[in-house]
Amino acid sequence: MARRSLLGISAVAAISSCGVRETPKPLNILYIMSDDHSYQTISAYDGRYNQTPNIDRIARDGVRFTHSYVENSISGPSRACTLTGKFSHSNGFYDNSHPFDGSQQTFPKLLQGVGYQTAIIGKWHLISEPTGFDYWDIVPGQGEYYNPEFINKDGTRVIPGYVTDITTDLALEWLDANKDNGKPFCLMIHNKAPHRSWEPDVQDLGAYDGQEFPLPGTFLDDYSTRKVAGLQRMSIADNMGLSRDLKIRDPNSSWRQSTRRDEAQQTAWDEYYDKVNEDYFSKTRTAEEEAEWKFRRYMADYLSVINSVDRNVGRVLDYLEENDLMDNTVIIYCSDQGFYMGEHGWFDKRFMYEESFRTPLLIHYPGGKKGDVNELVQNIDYAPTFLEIAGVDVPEDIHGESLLPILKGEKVKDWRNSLYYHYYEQPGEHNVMRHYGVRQGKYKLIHFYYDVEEWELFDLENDPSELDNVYGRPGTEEITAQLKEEILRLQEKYDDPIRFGVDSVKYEGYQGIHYWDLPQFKSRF
Ligand code: SGN
Ligand code: CA
Repeated sequence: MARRSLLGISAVAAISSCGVRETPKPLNILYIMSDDHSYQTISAYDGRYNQTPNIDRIARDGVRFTHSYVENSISGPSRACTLTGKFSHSNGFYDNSHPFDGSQQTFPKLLQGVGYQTAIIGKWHLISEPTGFDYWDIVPGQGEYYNPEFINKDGTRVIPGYVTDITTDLALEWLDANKDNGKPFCLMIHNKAPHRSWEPDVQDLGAYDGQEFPLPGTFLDDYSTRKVAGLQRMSIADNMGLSRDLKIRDPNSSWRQSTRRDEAQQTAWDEYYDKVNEDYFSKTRTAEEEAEWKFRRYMADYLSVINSVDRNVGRVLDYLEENDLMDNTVIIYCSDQGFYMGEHGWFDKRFMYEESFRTPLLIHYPGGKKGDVNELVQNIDYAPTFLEIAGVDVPEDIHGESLLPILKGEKVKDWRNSLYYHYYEQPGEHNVMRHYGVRQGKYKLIHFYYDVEEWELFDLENDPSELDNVYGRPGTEEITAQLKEEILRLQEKYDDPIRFGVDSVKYEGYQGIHYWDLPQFKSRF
């Protein structure tokens, strides 16, 4: 039987200005997701590096989730999870290389069924054509920062400008054209930014020049108790491309910078990066100094890209304010996973360690709770939340729980006290081994499998940076057994076939399809 839900209606919409009771219109849903946006670089979470005054407006007027997590820390799987409310083994989207089965149940389709108009603009990344959307306008694959291609039902076109501005322009244009047609809307704005290779808008070049970025305490991690962590290829020192990522004219690299910028954009770009190149080649550095130089450049570019994201979030919020939509629109800001800002010496994501497992989540629910929510929430919860907001019965096969009671400030009893995670994309870029695990109370237990057989156990209270794997140490037997039980309980609850052994998992393995293999990108590389 489906779980019944209460209609999430706007109190303001229930009574018209002349006092006549109107049929309440369901709340609109405005969902902004940025690709690879770490909570460390949102000032509502962490003010060490930058200020994001507009994203912070959502936190100020709503809820900041302090323990928000993903179920599989990588783009496509995270997006598939958001649409379905299900773990990868159920929605069939395990990694970035297989097309999403668009014939399956998704929350946008269910919203359409109760009269919502739905749209998605920006990075889609699920390979197959979007379904469940009245309007879609997406970038192919990862998309491009400058003068990007967008694809909609009418075909592909190049739109001049910077991708974050264009994504927001298209979203606001759609909203403006459709906001008064009597239907509630669900608009998903999916920013390509700040994904690698962190190309700032020309107006943001140099925005962080002169800022000192303190090295994270774990930057020089030697992975001494974590064999698998030592196998990865996402180290700033060793795997960050001088040319690809850091915009240095490296004579040893065959990598070519994007040729998409127009003359004016390229002139501004060269003016800035010529100085960066000059600085790079001005002295010989020790390996340690070189790693620090790369870290600082990485931070400067990544944060400059965020400036544009924040500015565009501001445009969306201003639009909602100016059009009296604030009181009947739920606003969500999130990312598709967390990201390493030099912790453990890394960029990228994938691991179940906190920086990539955890992810930002800010929600403004009109008239709802304000402040922090410390419950354990996960991206499987987004779909049931949106369904309950729209008054749709949440289908039984959805794995997540609706966050609506939390957003309304109601006391929630028996909320989950553990989280399950499962990552698959190996063999694959960055060499992060397949793993699943549980986070419960102050502990995290991870099992790496497939081409390794490793367990890791962390005491998050004593070792929040997860440097000391205590698995197998005397005294940990009892907690290890309890956590293994909990893993099994969650694998049963979510019906993950791996509980019957690795062979029972249908996952075919990463196909190694990079977006540069796609015909439209071939010319660039
Ligand atoms: C690209 C990046 C990787 C990144 C994946 C997945 N390489 O392949 O560094 O991990 O995307 O990212 S790049 O040289 O092409 O930038 S995801 O967010 O889309 O899952
Ligand atoms: Ca991502």
